Amino acid sequence: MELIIGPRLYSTWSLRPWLVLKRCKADFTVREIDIYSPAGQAELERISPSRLVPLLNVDGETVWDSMAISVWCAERYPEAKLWPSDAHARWLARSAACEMHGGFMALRTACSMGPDHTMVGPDRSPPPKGEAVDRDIRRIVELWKQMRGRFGAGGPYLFGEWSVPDAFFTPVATRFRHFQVDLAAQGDDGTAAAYRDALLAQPDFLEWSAEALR
Ligand SMILES: N[C@@H](CCC(=O)N[C@@H](CS)C(=O)NCC(=O)O)C(=O)O
Repeated sequence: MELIIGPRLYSTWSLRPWLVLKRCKADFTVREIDIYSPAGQAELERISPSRLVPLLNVDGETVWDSMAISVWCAERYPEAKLWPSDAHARWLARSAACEMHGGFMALRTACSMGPDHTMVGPDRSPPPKGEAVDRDIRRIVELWKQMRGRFGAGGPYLFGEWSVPDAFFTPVATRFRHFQVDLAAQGDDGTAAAYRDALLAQPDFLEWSAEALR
């Protein structure tokens, strides 16, 4: 099984299924494509149905899109408990992960990762400005507080134990760190900051970070 990803320093969509596969203790290899180079673009054109990464090559098929790969993993590795076992928590965990997968465009645009903005590097950039991006941050803070408050008793992650939404929000945590986002200014009482820090300290993410900086 092979996961094809973009550059580890910047490719937020690639990080998500990598974290999920690690959680599953899956046996997989990684191929990193430099999507910013002409050769990488040509390779994308050749191998990716969507011309995007991540891709998972498995059982003679290519599964594309971070969410589709995560759903595939949940089917293939039920023992990894990638979604919460409580039904109510599970419904909302899927809503939260899908809201991230399809939304927060203002935040993603204002805090886009790329050569000057890495998920892991020590450099920091000034906070983003604007009503739309503030609205996105407020919504994320509200969502994180609600889910942590209702379902977070069993651990430091959004639904207590680590689950798919945590994979989807880890790159958001890296953006909050890199762009020095003041969560308290958007309604945080410390809950969202603590969750951000838990994601940034998660062992698999630290492994990804070390590999990215190598
Ligand atoms: N909805 C897709 C988004 C994937 C995506 O946007 N990937 C970016 C890299 S992070 C990409 O492949 N970009 C190719 C390009 O810019 O040419 C997913 O969830 O996998």
